[in-house]
Amino acid sequence: MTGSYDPDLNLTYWGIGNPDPDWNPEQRPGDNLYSDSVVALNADTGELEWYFQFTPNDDYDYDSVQVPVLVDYPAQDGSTVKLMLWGNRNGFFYVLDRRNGQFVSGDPYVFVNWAESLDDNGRPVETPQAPGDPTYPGPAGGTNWYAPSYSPSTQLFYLSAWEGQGSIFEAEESALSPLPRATASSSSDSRTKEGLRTKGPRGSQRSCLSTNISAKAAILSSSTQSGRRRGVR
Ligand SMILES: [Ca+2]
Ligand SMILES: [Ca+2]
Repeated sequence: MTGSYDPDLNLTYWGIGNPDPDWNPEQRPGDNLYSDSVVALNADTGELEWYFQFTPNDDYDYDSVQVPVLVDYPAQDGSTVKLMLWGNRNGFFYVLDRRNGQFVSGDPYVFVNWAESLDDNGRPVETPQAPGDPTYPGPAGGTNWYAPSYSPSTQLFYLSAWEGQGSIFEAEESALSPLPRATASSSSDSRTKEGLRTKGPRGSQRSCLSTNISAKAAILSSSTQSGRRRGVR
């Protein structure tokens, strides 16, 4: 996906995709940096200047491959604030300080129940749904790679968005029975003469299924409140 560039800060900004395997987070403990993050790289050296992770240890395939929107926002004291606006696939709309990656604000722009809120550092307070119950947004997310935009004249942020759900399932532990041995007369390939023994998957596996997606357009705005910014109105 296209990144963004601030020539004054000499930083390039890039969104990063999901960790793998997508829906088996037990196989990859920890935050899985820098998946589902935005990274700021020095434009001359490529060195990492800062990062902000939207979805640590992502359970839901919430790639962060949206285009970073850079806004020089007029503050009430007449100065200009260097912001980054981000409608994330995980359903939250973020405002970051693009000089250092500091979290400014974040609010849902579609119905969300995988997390109840974001804490003071922008980390999600997760509320995992029971197996089989609907999780919002589903694996398609609240948006994806479709180009967002910002108008300085309206101070509105524009993005393609939709509401949908998915469900997590816990697979039961199981093992497949070995296949019957192949006979020499049934195959000329010596590699198959000993037959094929297969052990099935063991342990917990999870998968996600999406249903009931309806498209809608979402228009969000940012406004200043006492020097802090609210991303959604
Ligand atoms: Ca997780
Ligand atoms: Ca993905």
